[in-house]
Order: sequence, then C-alpha cells, then structure tokens
Amino acid sequence: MKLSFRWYGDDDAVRLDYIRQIPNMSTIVSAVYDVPVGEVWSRESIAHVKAAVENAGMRFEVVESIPVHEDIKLGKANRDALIENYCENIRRVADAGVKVVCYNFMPVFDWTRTDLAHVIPDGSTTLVYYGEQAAAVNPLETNSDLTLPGWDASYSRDELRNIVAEYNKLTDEDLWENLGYFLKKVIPVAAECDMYMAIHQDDPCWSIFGLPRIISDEKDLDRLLAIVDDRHNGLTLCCGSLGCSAKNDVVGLAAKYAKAGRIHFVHMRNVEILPYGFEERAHYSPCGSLDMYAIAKALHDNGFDGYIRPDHGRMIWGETGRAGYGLYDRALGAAYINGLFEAVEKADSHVDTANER
Ligand code: DNO
Repeated sequence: MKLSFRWYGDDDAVRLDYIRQIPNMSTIVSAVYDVPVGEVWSRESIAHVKAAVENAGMRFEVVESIPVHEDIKLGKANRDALIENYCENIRRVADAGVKVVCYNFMPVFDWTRTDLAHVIPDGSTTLVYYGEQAAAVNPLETNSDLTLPGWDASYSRDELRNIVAEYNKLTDEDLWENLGYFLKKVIPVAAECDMYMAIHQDDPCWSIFGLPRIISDEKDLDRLLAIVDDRHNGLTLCCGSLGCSAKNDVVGLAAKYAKAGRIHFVHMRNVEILPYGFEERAHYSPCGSLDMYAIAKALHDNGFDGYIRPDHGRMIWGETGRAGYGLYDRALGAAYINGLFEAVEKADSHVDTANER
C-alpha cells in the first residue's frame, strides 16, 4: 500500500510540509488547476506541481483528476479533438512520472452533498446527503449557492441549464456508448505510456438532479472493465461512494477487483447509511456503517499494492477550509490506514513464519 494525500496546489491552505509529517506519507495526489477543462496541460504547470511535491520530500504519482469534458460525455461532434487533448495530457503526466490517473464520468456534477457543515454530537462538522434536502440545493432549479470542490465552477447557471437539457435527451445506454467511445481511444494510449486509468464511482451512487449516472454498482463496474479488457482500464475504489448504499458490498468488491488486478487507487472513507441518506463519518469502523478493517484485509489478501488516500475528513479542532479537505481529520484517517495495513500485513507474515516452522 502506498499512502497518499490529496493536495489542491499552491492555493491549498494545507501545506505540503505538514502533509509530509504524517507517518509513511509518500505520494501526493494532485492536478493542474490553471487550465480549463478540455485543454492541454502545459508542461510547465505539470513540472511546477512535481517540483513542489518533490521539494517537500514526496512523489507526484497520482493525478486526480484529468476531468472529462462534458462534450465527450454528451458524444458531441467535437469530441475527437477533446479526446486527443485528453490523450496528450496522459502522455504529458506520464512523462513527469505519474502512474495513475483518476477520473469520473458523472454528468455535470461530481460528488454532491446537501450540507457541508452538519454538526455531529462530538461537536465536529461533517458532509451529509439527506434526500429531503437534495431539491433545495439543486443549482438548476433554485438559487442555491452550493458549490463543491469537485464541481466545475466555470459554468453560469444558464449554461448549466443548457447542458442539463442536453443530458435529458440522453439515455443511460447513450452515456454508456459515449463512455465506450472514450475508453476505446484513451486506454490504448494509456497502455502505451503504462498509465493506469482509474475511474471513480458516482458519488452518491445514484442519479441526482434527474441526470443519468452509470458507475454505481458491481454490474456497472463489470461492464466498464469489459469494454477494454486491459489492466490499464481500472478503478479508483471509492469506499464512501459505493458504501453509501447498502446494495453495495464494499468488502466483496474490494476483494473481487483487487484479485483481478483492476484497482489502482483507493479512497478510504467511512459513511453512516441512514434511511434518508448518509453522513460522512470519521474513518474508524465503529463510527460508521463500513468495516474498514475488512476492506483493508480484502485488499491486502488479494494482492493490492497500489495507492490509497484518506478521503474527506470532518472539520475538527476548529479547522476551517475546503469542505472535506482539511488537514487534521484526514491526517487521523491516514494514521488509521497505516494501522490497518500494519495489522493485516503483520498478521500475514506471522502466519507465514508459523507455517515455515
Ligand atoms: C471527491 C472526489 C471526487 C473525485 C472525482 C474523480 O472528493 O473523490 O471529486 O476526485 O470524482 O474524478
């Protein structure tokens, strides 16, 4: 397991030298943020991120994300040029030493919550999704000023409405077709550069604001992996995205896809499933619905040796900042991940030693 941490570049209030002080922290997950979606990243900007990370004593080996332009997802006439730009970005980050690219294929809105600072009994604040609040934060139908770090803020409300109107004409099957078209062009380039593409599941793993969403469960993941049956077409296993629905057995999925060699990146996060939605919780298993030990063991036992990062944290100890992406609670998550993996690895080596005796 290679422990990693997401960093939003020079504008991130969380400093690289602080991240470096988390035990076992080796890798920074980042991206180029100064180029509009769909365009080619300059080699200078990529080199800038790499140098900052390396100067702080870590490696820049995971990109999260190279965003997929909406016109690719919509299958529009200009998609070939946009896909060529995407491929060029893969080549460029590969040249800089990046090994994994995380991306998603969610129409318009990336991860979505209905309250970014819900106070829980211990006094910390967390991100929640309550079904009954979803309509109130729908930026298409309300004046909600909700924005999340994953949303592309460059669209005006009218532009959003137009794009959504285009998606409304698309069926799930159309979206699958557009994803297939994209993968058949991108994966061969990734394979050439030995870059592991790692799709992120829809978060939450159901349709929101009436938009199609197709990467939500085991059947979807099987279908996705079969489109191009090559290890370079792989997954970011996002425990919290899959785990916010009881229909997904995250431990079973971790075991299955790790065994197949298709998980290249893991987001570790615990959530509490509620009858009306879910709440993000501290990473420790008893704090939520997921068995984080069992997930770590399933990954380890099935040969996973890729990158893991703690996912969103609560805001604790008075910290303020980017929703889900403060330092303190994510650092606690990272320390916990270290503990889980030390336990499963040592338990294994003790069994081996006992067998040898
Ligand atoms: C949320 C993140 C997502 C993720 C993208 C990948 O915190 O996990 O925004 O980066 O979906 O493209």
